[in-house]
Amino acid sequence: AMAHLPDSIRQKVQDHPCYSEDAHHYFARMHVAVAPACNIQCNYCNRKYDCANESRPGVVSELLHPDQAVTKVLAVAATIPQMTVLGIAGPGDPLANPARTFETFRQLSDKAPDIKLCLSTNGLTLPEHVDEIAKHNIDHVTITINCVDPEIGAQIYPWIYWQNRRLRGVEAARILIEQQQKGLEMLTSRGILVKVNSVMIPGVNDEHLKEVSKVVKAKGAFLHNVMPLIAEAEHGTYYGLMEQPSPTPEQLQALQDECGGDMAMMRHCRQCRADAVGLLGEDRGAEFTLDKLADMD
Ligand code: CLF
Ligand code: SF4
Repeated sequence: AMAHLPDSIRQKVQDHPCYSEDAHHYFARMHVAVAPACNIQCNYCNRKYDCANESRPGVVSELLHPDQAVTKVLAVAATIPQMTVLGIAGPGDPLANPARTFETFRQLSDKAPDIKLCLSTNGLTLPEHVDEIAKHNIDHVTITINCVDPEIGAQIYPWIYWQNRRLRGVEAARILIEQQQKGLEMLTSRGILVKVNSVMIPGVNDEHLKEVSKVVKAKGAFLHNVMPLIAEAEHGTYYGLMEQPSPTPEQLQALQDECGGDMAMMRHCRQCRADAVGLLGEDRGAEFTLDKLADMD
């Protein structure tokens, strides 16, 4: 599927397990949970657990300081040679914690220049961080875009925190959408690969995601990843105050097919935790907790 790509892009994706379906059989990624804060509220999020933008709810990640994160990355890279990608994806929003996120990337680009750097964000503060993203050679950015219509957005995001104020409703959703779209254009115009993640919420944005797919493709997104809402009442994950069922695998696949058109769709996402380690679908994070790293010294 990747054969038609220009060489420059093929080199960027051939050993990235999320951007290349082939690569995910052979190459591993790891996440470091350095980003606790978030600047928006998604109705599907439960802050006690990992950011639902990319992450499976249910288990709390061990929060790391940048120095601890770098120690962990170097230890994992020495143990798992297939580990090609380091992503920061939570447990809150990485760009709502810019000092911690970019300090981690800065140290890694210095100490482990062969590891590809990857970032996942809700996009609210993306435009102001594009220069720094480019500076650290972060070639892969994921933006979670659930809508391009503020009326739908108001049903997904109860509030955003913007310029020292909490904004609600359609106004909040409109600003978030504008920032996401602007950030997407700024990244693609600099040749940074952008993947768009969307959470499929039945009855809220499922029909609308076809429009989202068209819009982000027109702005140069490389890949679209439609993920199912994970509703786990036992983990306290509710959609707003209502219990909203997850889509069935058949509903998800039908929507992915409809979104597809001629845009590449990701179908192998495993909705990783913010501290996942290993091949996609495998989680070796428990082997590299801080107390175990201390024992390795
Ligand atoms: Fe991590 Fe995300 Fe980078 Fe991959 S995960 S920051 S792009 S290195 Fe991948 Fe995991 Fe799906 Fe994310 S399978 S949740 S898409
Ligand atoms: Fe939760 Fe992530 Fe949404 Fe922030 S962006 S509210 S951490 S799901």
